[in-house]
Amino acid sequence: MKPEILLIEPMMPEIEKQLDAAYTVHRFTSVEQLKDCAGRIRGIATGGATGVSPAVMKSLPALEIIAINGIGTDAVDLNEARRRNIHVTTTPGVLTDDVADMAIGLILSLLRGLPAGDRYVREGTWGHAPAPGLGRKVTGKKLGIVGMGHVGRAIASRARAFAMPVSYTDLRNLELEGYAFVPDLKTLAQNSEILVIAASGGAGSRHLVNREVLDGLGPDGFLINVARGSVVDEQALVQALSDGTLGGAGLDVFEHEPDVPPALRNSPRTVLQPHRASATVETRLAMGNLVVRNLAAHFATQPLLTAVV
Ligand code: 8YV
Repeated sequence: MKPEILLIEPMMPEIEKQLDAAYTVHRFTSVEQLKDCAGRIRGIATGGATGVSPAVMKSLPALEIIAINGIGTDAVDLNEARRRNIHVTTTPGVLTDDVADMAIGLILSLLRGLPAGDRYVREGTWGHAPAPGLGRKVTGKKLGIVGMGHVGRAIASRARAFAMPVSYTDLRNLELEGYAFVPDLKTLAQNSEILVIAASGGAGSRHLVNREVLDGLGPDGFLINVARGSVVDEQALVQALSDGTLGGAGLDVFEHEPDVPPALRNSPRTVLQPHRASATVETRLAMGNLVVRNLAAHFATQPLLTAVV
């Protein structure tokens, strides 16, 4: 008998095929749908932002493992997992480059106005109306990074190619050569022209980037977020953009995905992406394979490859 698992967020067809071969896979629609199979479900595969709701976790008494197809654990109750001896795995390492690339892409898009230029050509406006205004130079801008884990460091190393002086904040000084540690986030914002968020989501970082921090960044400053929407006070961000007290924002993540405030969608000061920083064929395959291998290891009672719990 194949073990039964619940797939909460769709994965690549190649990956789902492997899951279907090894398990009886229930594709999640609602807690009610689980009524008849809940007692048999031993594993979950889910996305980083989607996680597992408390109601689903509670409804699965035989749950042994949650394999997250991502690095964020903020949408899974890790304490509850520990209490119930449920393993939790993530996909570290394999998505670092893509997320860092997206941060650089958002910086270039935002400061150089790439979406506006694209629209101007695409819509046939060129030659009929004035071109979009001048962009801002990227090379040499002072970069601040919030959260200097793997992703933060990958962004910093790319920033070197743009001759950007890099400062960062984190829970402690990581003694990183070439990058200045600034313990206070507001001071980091004041000293930066671009502030990139690469910190984990969750209760500890909720609304870390508030009005004060945005004011520190100022009217010539730009905010980039490739981490979690919850790290930014989105209302304060909307206000700062509409007041013009913040220069602009490049956002891959939002507080209440997929709902994005109209003020952010309509602002000429934003460049937006639908939470796609790890969304490349190569990376999603690597992530999916790691999910598959973690589940396989668990059901073969082998050591897990990338467990967080
Ligand atoms: C993915 C993420 O988009 O790593 C994470 O935590 O949020 C992203 O890489 C997601 O996990 C796939 O759904």
